[in-house]
Amino acid sequence: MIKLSQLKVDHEMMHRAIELARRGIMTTRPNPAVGCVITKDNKVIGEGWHQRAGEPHAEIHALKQAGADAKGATAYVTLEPCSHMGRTPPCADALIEAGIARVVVAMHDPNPRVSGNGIKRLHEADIDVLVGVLEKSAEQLNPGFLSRMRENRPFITVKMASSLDGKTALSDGRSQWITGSHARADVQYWRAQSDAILTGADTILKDDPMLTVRQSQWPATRSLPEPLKQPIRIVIDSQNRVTDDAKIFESSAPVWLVRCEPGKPIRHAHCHEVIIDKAASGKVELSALMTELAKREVNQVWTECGASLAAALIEAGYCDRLIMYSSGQLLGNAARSLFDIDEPNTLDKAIRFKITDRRQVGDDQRVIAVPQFM
Ligand code: AOF
Ligand code: ZN
Repeated sequence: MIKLSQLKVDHEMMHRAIELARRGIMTTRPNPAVGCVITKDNKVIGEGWHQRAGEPHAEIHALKQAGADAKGATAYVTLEPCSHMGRTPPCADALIEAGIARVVVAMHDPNPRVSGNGIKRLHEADIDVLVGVLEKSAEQLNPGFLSRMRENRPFITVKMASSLDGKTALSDGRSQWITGSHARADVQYWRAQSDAILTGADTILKDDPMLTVRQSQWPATRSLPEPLKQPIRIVIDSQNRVTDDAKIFESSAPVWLVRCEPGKPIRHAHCHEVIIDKAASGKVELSALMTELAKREVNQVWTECGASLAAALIEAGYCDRLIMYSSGQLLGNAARSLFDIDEPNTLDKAIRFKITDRRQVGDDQRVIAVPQFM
Protein backbone atom coordinates (compact mmCIF):
# COMPACT_ATOMS: atom_id res chain seq x y z
CA MET A 1 0.00 0.00 0.00
CA ILE A 2 1.27 3.46 -0.92
CA LYS A 3 0.71 6.10 1.74
CA LEU A 4 -1.61 9.00 0.89
CA SER A 5 1.21 11.48 1.47
CA GLN A 6 3.39 9.60 -1.05
CA LEU A 7 0.58 9.60 -3.62
CA LYS A 8 0.35 13.38 -3.22
CA VAL A 9 4.08 13.74 -3.83
CA ASP A 10 3.83 11.37 -6.82
CA HIS A 11 1.16 13.61 -8.36
CA GLU A 12 3.18 16.76 -7.76
CA MET A 13 6.33 15.30 -9.27
CA MET A 14 4.50 13.86 -12.28
CA HIS A 15 2.85 17.22 -12.78
CA ARG A 16 6.33 18.77 -12.99
CA ALA A 17 7.45 16.03 -15.42
CA ILE A 18 4.47 16.86 -17.65
CA GLU A 19 5.37 20.55 -17.51
CA LEU A 20 8.89 19.68 -18.63
CA ALA A 21 7.60 17.43 -21.42
CA ARG A 22 5.48 20.31 -22.76
CA ARG A 23 8.66 22.21 -23.57
CA GLY A 24 9.26 19.71 -26.37
CA ILE A 25 5.87 19.68 -28.08
CA MET A 26 7.07 21.75 -31.03
CA THR A 27 10.46 20.12 -31.54
CA THR A 28 10.47 16.36 -30.79
CA ARG A 29 8.53 15.06 -33.77
CA PRO A 30 8.35 12.34 -34.95
CA ASN A 31 9.20 11.37 -31.38
CA PRO A 32 6.79 12.02 -28.50
CA ALA A 33 7.34 14.83 -25.99
CA VAL A 34 8.48 13.24 -22.72
CA GLY A 35 9.51 14.69 -19.34
CA CYS A 36 11.37 13.17 -16.39
CA VAL A 37 12.00 14.20 -12.77
CA ILE A 38 14.33 12.35 -10.40
CA THR A 39 13.85 12.73 -6.66
CA LYS A 40 15.62 11.61 -3.49
CA ASP A 41 13.75 11.86 -0.18
CA ASN A 42 11.03 13.66 -2.16
CA LYS A 43 13.46 16.42 -3.25
CA VAL A 44 14.17 17.02 -6.94
CA ILE A 45 17.74 16.09 -7.90
CA GLY A 46 17.38 15.89 -11.67
CA GLU A 47 15.09 17.12 -14.43
CA GLY A 48 15.01 16.54 -18.16
CA TRP A 49 12.87 16.52 -21.26
CA HIS A 50 13.26 15.11 -24.72
CA GLN A 51 14.17 17.93 -27.08
CA ARG A 52 14.73 16.49 -30.54
CA ALA A 53 14.61 13.09 -32.23
CA GLY A 54 18.12 11.67 -32.37
CA GLU A 55 19.11 13.43 -29.15
CA PRO A 56 18.96 11.88 -25.63
CA HIS A 57 15.60 10.96 -24.15
CA ALA A 58 14.14 12.75 -21.11
CA GLU A 59 15.48 10.16 -18.61
CA ILE A 60 19.06 10.54 -19.84
CA HIS A 61 19.07 14.30 -19.31
CA ALA A 62 17.56 13.89 -15.83
CA LEU A 63 20.01 11.11 -14.86
CA LYS A 64 22.93 13.27 -15.98
CA GLN A 65 21.76 16.07 -13.72
CA ALA A 66 21.24 13.71 -10.76
CA GLY A 67 24.71 12.14 -11.19
CA ALA A 68 25.77 9.60 -8.54
CA ASP A 69 22.83 10.63 -6.33
CA ALA A 70 20.54 8.71 -8.70
CA LYS A 71 21.39 5.54 -6.72
CA GLY A 72 18.33 4.67 -4.64
CA ALA A 73 16.32 7.55 -6.13
CA THR A 74 12.82 7.71 -7.68
CA ALA A 75 12.29 8.56 -11.36
CA TYR A 76 9.02 10.07 -12.62
CA VAL A 77 8.55 9.66 -16.37
CA THR A 78 5.56 10.77 -18.47
CA LEU A 79 5.95 7.78 -20.83
CA GLU A 80 7.11 4.22 -20.21
CA PRO A 81 10.92 4.21 -20.46
CA CYS A 82 12.01 2.71 -23.76
CA SER A 83 13.52 -0.76 -24.01
CA HIS A 84 14.74 -0.72 -27.60
CA MET A 85 17.80 0.43 -29.45
CA GLY A 86 16.43 3.25 -31.61
CA ARG A 87 18.25 6.42 -32.55
CA THR A 88 19.42 6.25 -28.90
CA PRO A 89 20.02 3.36 -26.41
CA PRO A 90 17.26 2.04 -24.07
CA CYS A 91 16.31 4.31 -21.15
CA ALA A 92 15.12 1.38 -19.01
CA ASP A 93 18.72 0.07 -18.99
CA ALA A 94 20.09 3.52 -18.13
CA LEU A 95 17.72 3.77 -15.13
CA ILE A 96 18.72 0.29 -13.96
CA GLU A 97 22.45 1.00 -14.34
CA ALA A 98 22.12 4.26 -12.41
CA GLY A 99 20.64 2.31 -9.47
CA ILE A 100 17.18 3.92 -9.53
CA ALA A 101 15.01 2.18 -6.90
CA ARG A 102 11.51 3.29 -7.91
CA VAL A 103 9.99 4.37 -11.22
CA VAL A 104 6.62 6.14 -11.52
CA VAL A 105 5.24 6.14 -15.08
CA ALA A 106 2.24 8.12 -16.35
CA MET A 107 1.36 5.88 -19.31
CA HIS A 108 2.43 2.89 -21.39
CA ASP A 109 4.33 3.50 -24.62
CA PRO A 110 2.15 2.12 -27.45
CA ASN A 111 5.17 1.93 -29.75
CA PRO A 112 5.27 -1.80 -30.63
CA ARG A 113 9.05 -1.71 -30.12
CA VAL A 114 8.47 -0.81 -26.45
CA SER A 115 4.86 -1.70 -25.51
CA GLY A 116 5.32 -3.00 -21.96
CA ASN A 117 8.90 -4.20 -22.39
CA GLY A 118 10.35 -1.13 -20.68
CA ILE A 119 8.24 -1.77 -17.59
CA LYS A 120 8.97 -5.50 -17.73
CA ARG A 121 12.71 -4.80 -17.72
CA LEU A 122 12.40 -2.52 -14.70
CA HIS A 123 10.40 -5.22 -12.84
CA GLU A 124 13.01 -7.83 -13.72
CA ALA A 125 15.66 -5.60 -12.17
CA ASP A 126 13.58 -5.54 -8.94
CA ILE A 127 12.67 -1.90 -9.35
CA ASP A 128 9.42 -0.81 -7.73
CA VAL A 129 7.18 0.40 -10.59
CA LEU A 130 3.92 2.38 -10.42
CA VAL A 131 2.04 3.04 -13.68
CA GLY A 132 -0.89 5.40 -14.39
CA VAL A 133 -0.17 8.55 -12.39
CA LEU A 134 -1.73 11.53 -14.28
CA GLU A 135 -2.26 9.24 -17.26
CA LYS A 136 -4.90 11.44 -18.94
CA SER A 137 -2.71 14.54 -18.86
CA ALA A 138 0.22 12.55 -20.24
CA GLU A 139 -1.97 11.26 -23.10
CA GLN A 140 -2.79 14.86 -24.05
CA LEU A 141 0.88 15.66 -24.59
CA ASN A 142 1.16 13.49 -27.68
CA PRO A 143 -2.13 13.06 -29.57
CA GLY A 144 -0.28 12.68 -32.87
CA PHE A 145 2.29 10.11 -31.76
CA LEU A 146 -0.42 8.08 -30.00
CA SER A 147 -2.72 8.17 -33.03
CA ARG A 148 0.08 7.03 -35.33
CA MET A 149 1.00 4.16 -32.98
CA ARG A 150 -2.57 3.06 -32.16
CA GLU A 151 -4.56 3.85 -35.31
CA ASN A 152 -1.78 3.85 -37.90
CA ARG A 153 -2.80 7.34 -38.99
CA PRO A 154 -2.01 10.91 -37.92
CA PHE A 155 -4.12 12.96 -35.49
CA ILE A 156 -6.00 15.50 -37.59
CA THR A 157 -7.16 18.94 -36.57
CA VAL A 158 -9.48 20.64 -39.03
CA LYS A 159 -9.19 24.42 -38.70
CA MET A 160 -11.76 26.75 -40.19
CA ALA A 161 -12.45 30.48 -39.93
CA SER A 162 -15.82 32.04 -40.55
CA SER A 163 -18.07 35.00 -40.00
CA LEU A 164 -20.60 35.02 -37.17
CA ASP A 165 -23.15 33.50 -39.57
CA GLY A 166 -20.81 30.61 -40.46
CA LYS A 167 -19.58 31.89 -43.84
CA THR A 168 -16.01 31.52 -45.03
CA ALA A 169 -15.94 33.76 -48.10
CA LEU A 170 -18.06 36.02 -50.24
CA SER A 171 -19.83 34.31 -53.14
CA ASP A 172 -16.98 35.33 -55.47
CA GLY A 173 -14.46 33.55 -53.22
CA ARG A 174 -12.91 36.58 -51.48
CA SER A 175 -11.99 35.59 -47.94
CA GLN A 176 -8.98 37.63 -46.79
CA TRP A 177 -9.31 38.41 -43.96
CA ILE A 178 -12.37 37.36 -42.03
CA THR A 179 -10.69 36.89 -38.67
CA GLY A 180 -8.20 39.34 -37.14
CA SER A 181 -4.48 39.37 -36.41
CA HIS A 182 -4.79 37.72 -32.96
CA ALA A 183 -6.58 34.73 -34.44
CA ARG A 184 -3.96 34.51 -37.18
CA ALA A 185 -1.20 34.61 -34.55
CA ASP A 186 -2.97 31.82 -32.64
CA VAL A 187 -2.95 29.76 -35.85
CA GLN A 188 0.84 30.14 -35.98
CA TYR A 189 1.11 28.45 -32.59
CA TRP A 190 -0.98 25.47 -33.74
CA ARG A 191 0.92 25.21 -37.03
CA ALA A 192 4.20 25.01 -35.11
CA GLN A 193 2.94 22.00 -33.13
CA SER A 194 2.06 20.12 -36.30
CA ASP A 195 4.22 17.85 -38.41
CA ALA A 196 2.29 18.88 -41.48
CA ILE A 197 -0.23 21.38 -42.79
CA LEU A 198 -2.74 19.79 -45.14
CA THR A 199 -4.56 21.69 -47.83
CA GLY A 200 -6.11 21.18 -51.25
CA ALA A 201 -5.12 22.39 -54.72
CA ASP A 202 -8.21 24.64 -54.72
CA THR A 203 -6.88 26.62 -51.76
CA ILE A 204 -3.42 26.91 -53.37
CA LEU A 205 -4.91 28.15 -56.65
CA LYS A 206 -7.42 30.50 -55.03
CA ASP A 207 -5.60 31.98 -51.98
CA ASP A 208 -1.96 31.14 -52.86
CA PRO A 209 -0.92 30.82 -49.19
CA MET A 210 2.63 30.14 -47.97
CA LEU A 211 1.55 27.92 -45.01
CA THR A 212 4.71 28.37 -42.95
CA VAL A 213 5.35 29.32 -39.32
CA ARG A 214 6.43 32.96 -39.37
CA GLN A 215 8.29 34.82 -36.69
CA SER A 216 6.64 38.08 -37.74
CA GLN A 217 3.18 36.68 -36.92
CA TRP A 218 4.15 34.69 -33.84
CA PRO A 219 1.97 35.46 -30.75
CA ALA A 220 3.72 37.94 -28.47
CA THR A 221 2.77 35.94 -25.37
CA ARG A 222 4.62 32.76 -26.39
CA SER A 223 8.26 31.99 -27.05
CA LEU A 224 9.19 30.78 -30.51
CA PRO A 225 10.61 27.23 -30.56
CA GLU A 226 14.34 27.21 -31.20
CA PRO A 227 15.35 26.00 -33.72
CA LEU A 228 12.03 26.23 -35.51
CA LYS A 229 11.08 23.09 -37.45
CA GLN A 230 8.78 24.07 -40.31
CA PRO A 231 5.85 21.72 -40.91
CA ILE A 232 5.65 19.87 -44.21
CA ARG A 233 3.09 21.48 -46.53
CA ILE A 234 0.94 18.65 -47.93
CA VAL A 235 -1.27 19.54 -50.89
CA ILE A 236 -3.91 17.16 -52.22
CA ASP A 237 -3.63 17.76 -55.94
CA SER A 238 -5.72 14.97 -57.51
CA GLN A 239 -5.76 16.64 -60.92
CA ASN A 240 -2.13 17.83 -61.06
CA ARG A 241 -3.11 21.50 -61.08
CA VAL A 242 -0.40 22.92 -58.79
CA THR A 243 2.44 24.58 -60.72
CA ASP A 244 5.92 25.96 -60.02
CA ASP A 245 4.75 29.51 -59.43
CA ALA A 246 2.64 28.80 -56.29
CA LYS A 247 3.77 30.77 -53.23
CA ILE A 248 4.32 27.58 -51.18
CA PHE A 249 7.45 27.09 -53.29
CA GLU A 250 8.91 30.40 -52.09
CA SER A 251 9.79 28.76 -48.76
CA SER A 252 12.44 26.03 -48.53
CA ALA A 253 10.19 24.02 -46.15
CA PRO A 254 9.14 20.69 -47.68
CA VAL A 255 6.11 20.34 -49.93
CA TRP A 256 4.44 17.01 -50.66
CA LEU A 257 2.10 17.02 -53.63
CA VAL A 258 -0.38 14.20 -53.23
CA ARG A 259 -1.39 13.05 -56.68
CA CYS A 260 -2.96 10.03 -58.33
CA GLU A 261 -0.31 10.00 -61.05
CA PRO A 262 2.94 11.88 -61.64
CA GLY A 263 2.62 15.42 -63.00
CA LYS A 264 4.98 17.93 -64.51
CA PRO A 265 8.13 18.14 -62.35
CA ILE A 266 8.28 21.06 -59.90
CA ARG A 267 11.51 23.05 -59.55
CA HIS A 268 11.80 23.12 -55.75
CA ALA A 269 14.54 21.36 -53.83
CA HIS A 270 12.13 19.92 -51.24
CA CYS A 271 9.06 19.13 -53.30
CA HIS A 272 8.08 15.47 -53.51
CA GLU A 273 5.18 13.78 -55.21
CA VAL A 274 3.30 11.22 -53.15
CA ILE A 275 1.30 8.96 -55.44
CA ILE A 276 -1.92 7.63 -53.90
CA ASP A 277 -4.69 5.57 -55.53
CA LYS A 278 -7.71 7.31 -56.91
CA ALA A 279 -11.04 6.77 -55.13
CA ALA A 280 -14.33 6.26 -57.01
CA SER A 281 -14.89 10.02 -56.63
CA GLY A 282 -11.84 10.64 -58.85
CA LYS A 283 -10.06 12.14 -55.85
CA VAL A 284 -7.22 10.83 -53.73
CA GLU A 285 -8.22 7.85 -51.55
CA LEU A 286 -8.06 9.43 -48.09
CA SER A 287 -7.60 6.17 -46.18
CA ALA A 288 -4.58 5.26 -48.34
CA LEU A 289 -3.19 8.74 -47.78
CA MET A 290 -3.54 8.37 -44.00
CA THR A 291 -1.67 5.05 -44.02
CA GLU A 292 1.07 6.58 -46.16
CA LEU A 293 1.42 9.57 -43.81
CA ALA A 294 1.74 7.23 -40.82
CA LYS A 295 4.40 5.26 -42.71
CA ARG A 296 6.27 8.53 -43.22
CA GLU A 297 6.09 9.23 -39.46
CA VAL A 298 3.65 12.14 -39.68
CA ASN A 299 2.06 12.46 -36.23
CA GLN A 300 -0.07 15.60 -36.26
CA VAL A 301 -1.79 17.18 -39.22
CA TRP A 302 -3.28 20.69 -39.17
CA THR A 303 -5.58 21.45 -42.06
CA GLU A 304 -6.11 24.82 -43.68
CA CYS A 305 -8.41 23.96 -46.50
CA GLY A 306 -11.72 24.74 -48.13
CA ALA A 307 -15.26 23.51 -47.52
CA SER A 308 -15.02 20.36 -49.64
CA LEU A 309 -11.78 18.84 -48.27
CA ALA A 310 -12.86 19.72 -44.71
CA ALA A 311 -16.19 17.97 -45.30
CA ALA A 312 -14.51 14.94 -46.90
CA LEU A 313 -12.21 14.55 -43.88
CA ILE A 314 -15.09 14.83 -41.42
CA GLU A 315 -17.28 12.39 -43.37
CA ALA A 316 -14.45 9.86 -43.67
CA GLY A 317 -13.84 10.02 -39.90
CA TYR A 318 -10.49 11.82 -40.28
CA CYS A 319 -11.24 14.81 -38.09
CA ASP A 320 -10.14 14.29 -34.50
CA ARG A 321 -10.56 17.92 -33.51
CA LEU A 322 -12.21 20.96 -35.00
CA ILE A 323 -10.81 24.42 -34.29
CA MET A 324 -13.10 27.20 -35.46
CA TYR A 325 -12.41 30.91 -35.35
CA SER A 326 -15.34 33.20 -35.86
CA SER A 327 -15.45 36.93 -36.41
CA GLY A 328 -18.27 39.37 -35.69
CA GLN A 329 -19.25 39.92 -39.33
CA LEU A 330 -22.44 38.79 -41.07
CA LEU A 331 -21.87 37.81 -44.70
CA GLY A 332 -25.36 36.78 -45.73
CA ASN A 333 -27.03 33.86 -47.47
CA ALA A 334 -25.16 34.02 -50.77
CA ALA A 335 -21.75 33.76 -49.08
CA ARG A 336 -19.99 30.39 -48.89
CA SER A 337 -20.61 28.00 -46.05
CA LEU A 338 -18.06 26.29 -43.84
CA PHE A 339 -18.57 22.67 -44.85
CA ASP A 340 -19.65 21.21 -48.15
CA ILE A 341 -21.94 18.55 -46.65
CA ASP A 342 -25.42 17.38 -47.52
CA GLU A 343 -28.29 18.41 -45.32
CA PRO A 344 -29.27 15.55 -42.98
CA ASN A 345 -32.80 14.15 -43.49
CA THR A 346 -33.64 14.77 -39.87
CA LEU A 347 -31.93 16.73 -37.10
CA ASP A 348 -31.02 13.59 -35.21
CA LYS A 349 -28.96 12.43 -38.24
CA ALA A 350 -26.74 15.56 -38.10
CA ILE A 351 -23.00 15.06 -37.65
CA ARG A 352 -22.35 16.07 -34.08
CA PHE A 353 -19.39 17.60 -32.26
CA LYS A 354 -18.94 18.25 -28.58
CA ILE A 355 -17.61 21.69 -27.73
CA THR A 356 -14.72 21.31 -25.30
CA ASP A 357 -13.31 24.85 -25.21
CA ARG A 358 -14.48 28.32 -26.14
CA ARG A 359 -12.54 31.56 -25.75
CA GLN A 360 -11.99 35.05 -27.01
CA VAL A 361 -8.92 35.57 -29.24
CA GLY A 362 -8.56 39.29 -29.95
CA ASP A 363 -11.85 40.38 -31.52
CA ASP A 364 -12.72 36.84 -32.57
CA GLN A 365 -13.94 33.72 -30.86
CA ARG A 366 -12.23 30.33 -30.91
CA VAL A 367 -14.15 27.12 -30.40
CA ILE A 368 -12.56 23.69 -30.05
CA ALA A 369 -14.82 20.70 -30.66
CA VAL A 370 -14.35 16.95 -30.91
CA PRO A 371 -16.49 14.51 -32.89
CA GLN A 372 -19.24 12.89 -30.94
CA PHE A 373 -19.95 9.36 -32.00
CA MET A 374 -23.51 8.19 -31.51
C1 AOF B 1 11.67 7.38 -23.60
N1 AOF B 1 11.97 8.64 -23.27
O1 AOF B 1 12.14 10.80 -23.74
C2 AOF B 1 11.18 9.40 -25.37
C3 AOF B 1 10.81 8.06 -25.67
O2 AOF B 1 14.76 6.63 -31.96
P1 AOF B 1 14.77 6.93 -30.49
O3 AOF B 1 15.89 6.26 -29.77
O4 AOF B 1 14.72 8.42 -30.20
O5 AOF B 1 13.43 6.29 -29.89
C4 AOF B 1 12.19 6.83 -30.21
C5 AOF B 1 11.09 6.08 -29.50
O6 AOF B 1 11.32 6.08 -28.09
C6 AOF B 1 9.73 6.72 -29.69
O7 AOF B 1 9.07 6.22 -30.84
C7 AOF B 1 9.01 6.34 -28.40
O8 AOF B 1 8.52 5.01 -28.46
C8 AOF B 1 10.14 6.40 -27.38
N2 AOF B 1 10.23 7.75 -26.86
N3 AOF B 1 11.04 7.10 -24.75
O9 AOF B 1 11.96 6.45 -22.83
C9 AOF B 1 11.79 9.67 -24.09
N4 AOF B 1 11.00 10.39 -26.25
ZN1 ZN C 1 14.15 6.24 -24.03
